[in-house]
Amino acid sequence: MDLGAITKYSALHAKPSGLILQYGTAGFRTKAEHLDHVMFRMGLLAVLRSKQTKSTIGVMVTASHNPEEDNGVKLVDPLGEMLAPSWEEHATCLANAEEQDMQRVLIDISEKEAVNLQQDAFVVIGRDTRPSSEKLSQSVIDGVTVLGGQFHDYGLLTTPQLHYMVYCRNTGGRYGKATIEGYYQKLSKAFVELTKQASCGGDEYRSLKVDCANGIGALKLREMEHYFSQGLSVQLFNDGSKGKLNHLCGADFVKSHQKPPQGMEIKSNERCCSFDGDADRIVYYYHDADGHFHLIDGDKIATLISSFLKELLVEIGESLNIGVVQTAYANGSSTRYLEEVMKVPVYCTKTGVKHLHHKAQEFDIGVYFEANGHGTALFSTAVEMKIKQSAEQLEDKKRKAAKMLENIIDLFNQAAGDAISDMLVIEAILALKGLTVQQWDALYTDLPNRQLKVQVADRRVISTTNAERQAVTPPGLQEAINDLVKKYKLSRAFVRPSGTEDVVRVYAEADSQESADHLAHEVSLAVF
Ligand code: NG1
Ligand code: ZN
Repeated sequence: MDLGAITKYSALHAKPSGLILQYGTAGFRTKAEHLDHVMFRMGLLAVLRSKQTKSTIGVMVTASHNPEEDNGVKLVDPLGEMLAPSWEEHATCLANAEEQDMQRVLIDISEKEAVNLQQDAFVVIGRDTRPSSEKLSQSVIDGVTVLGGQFHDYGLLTTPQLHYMVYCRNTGGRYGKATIEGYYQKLSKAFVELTKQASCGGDEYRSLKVDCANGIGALKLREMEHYFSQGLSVQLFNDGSKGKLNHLCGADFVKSHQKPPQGMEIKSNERCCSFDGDADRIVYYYHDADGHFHLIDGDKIATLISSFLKELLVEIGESLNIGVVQTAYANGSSTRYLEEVMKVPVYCTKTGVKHLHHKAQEFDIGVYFEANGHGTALFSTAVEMKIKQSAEQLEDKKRKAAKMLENIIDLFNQAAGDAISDMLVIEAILALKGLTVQQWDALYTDLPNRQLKVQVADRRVISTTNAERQAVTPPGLQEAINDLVKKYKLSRAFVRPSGTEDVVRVYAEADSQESADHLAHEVSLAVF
């Protein structure tokens, strides 16, 4: 380590003294003007992680669905996964070290993790469209270069595209080519193959309205659309030409307000979807003939996908184990439908995709989605090989199903939840099954639910267990929630401290919207 150079460059990215930030569920997130030193230091940390794992590490500059003035950064581990927990702690220590202590912390981390400093390092960087992102990603690069790391700056990318690049680079090109062109070609080829197999290719399957949250999704979908236009025509809204990022639009807005985004005209029964600001989440929706808005969230996406995969396996004659992974926010109706009607085992993990992702890896086929629309499906290597063989060896119908599954596997981004990839998967399934958006929606009826945010002095006084469904502290809180829940029918409620905002989140569901609203309100009062 050239300590002199580190000191010199660090001073150019000086930490505001006293500022404390936490590497949360999605990395660091706060107002963009507080992040310069964090970016520089994450560049340093990415080099250490790369040396330790002898792999390419990713750094993504984005604050996803948060306001345009915010920004954030997260590191991507070798298989496209979120950073390992012990390194999240290192990230927090490094980001919070005062200027004079920074070098010591850096050395401590490399000693604790037995990093061979002679090892080469390679870091890939991506950023979203926020005005602050370009400069901040330059600070990441400063950190990488001062520690002697090599890098490739992909510039503007969706978050899942960066995960894809990292995964491709560390798997010797087996997964795909680590270029934007490689990503477009891999997904489009699989999608076009699939839609060719769809017998009912009427006009209603050919067009889709997409709200891009005024973010990176618009740019990337525009670049990509001609690759798959044979199978689908997309009409983009909130493409960044006028509106502000995530403002009154995007997947988070639509899901949390349960209403359509601004800037999109919706005719009855038209299929629409929204991405979030970095295009790793997607939700669908439509207006029925009476003008009522219907949201199709991550739970219903997981249901569509897992039932389709199960049907294909039956057709092929393979008995592989499929599991669906959800969080406590999954609508109770979705869990019941999956378990009781579809007979698919459902597991619940803590909030945050890394928890879902790890659980999903335990199955031959693991489908995971957060209710907010962040998710994907994972296929074990053994399954991929088996299906490839079946697609070559089996006859007729079985062969056709195996071929379909082979393409579906290629269409998923197995490194991370990906709005573009999920959109194409959903569109392919709807076309192949001949399902309209209303028929998809009718699989089950969501229980009315309400989410609230509560500001408290210190959200860490609340701790939880049982995949965040029960409060352990403060004493008496869970008992109070239990008593409130008993007052309503088909009810459930829980509280947890957010991992990305300084709030406590309250969730409630019940047999009517009024009951869900009341229950959420009463639980939020119990939190104080
Ligand atoms: P927190 O703030 O911990 O609830 C939110 C989302 C997560 C996940 C992360 C990262 C909800 C209730 N929570 O986490 O699902 O997406 O942000 O973006 O939607
Ligand atoms: Zn996002």
